[in-house]
Amino acid sequence: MPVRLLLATSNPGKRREYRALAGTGGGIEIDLLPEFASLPAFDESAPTFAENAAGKALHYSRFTSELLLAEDSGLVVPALGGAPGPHSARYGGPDATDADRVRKLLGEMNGRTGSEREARFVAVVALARQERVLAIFSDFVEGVLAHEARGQNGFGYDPIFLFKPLGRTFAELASEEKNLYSHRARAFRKAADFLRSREAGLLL
Ligand code: ITT
Repeated sequence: MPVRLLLATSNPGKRREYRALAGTGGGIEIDLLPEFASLPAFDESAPTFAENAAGKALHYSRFTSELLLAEDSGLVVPALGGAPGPHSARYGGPDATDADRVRKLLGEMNGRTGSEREARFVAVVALARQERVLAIFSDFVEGVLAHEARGQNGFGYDPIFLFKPLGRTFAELASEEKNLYSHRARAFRKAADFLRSREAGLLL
């Protein structure tokens, strides 16, 4: 029997990627948490990805008896002290678009070269049920910030995240390619391995 997960996210890019990841993983089925848009939002203002992911999962697990997955993720630029980091979604203010955030970050990177342009995407995936966090998985992928946006695929900061092994930005990758290498894919695969394991049988 496949393990069924309900996904709690407002981000359409994340939804698309989780659907595809579950489709290729085997044994995992993902649906969006019903009525997600009308549920009270979780305040993601904690300074760490882990705290936000666990808090989000705990919060939304109140609205279903099924197993729930929430994720906190973002782009970490060490030369900027880790910014935008856990505040990636709100970087540039509440009304900023993905394009505004990309522009702001490129502005901050002005004049920075070499190792100062290193960046990594981080994803922390939390599983919860009925107000209990059951497990947390995290992973990251390393890249370099491009000097200008390139590519139309993906979402968020993908157009400026240059993935060196392929010499293309994440927005220039087909979704199947991004789903091989991304922080989200790596963290989700750990969660999926756990969910298929005998160990998980004790919790689920
Ligand atoms: P939910 O909290 O509802 O899931 P969100 O977009 O607010 O949606 P986060 O708080 O985890 O999610 O913020 C993640 C932000 O980090 C996201 O909005 C993007 O700006 C950025 N980000 C994360 N993963 C990314 C990816 O794969 N590609 C590009 N940008 C990404």
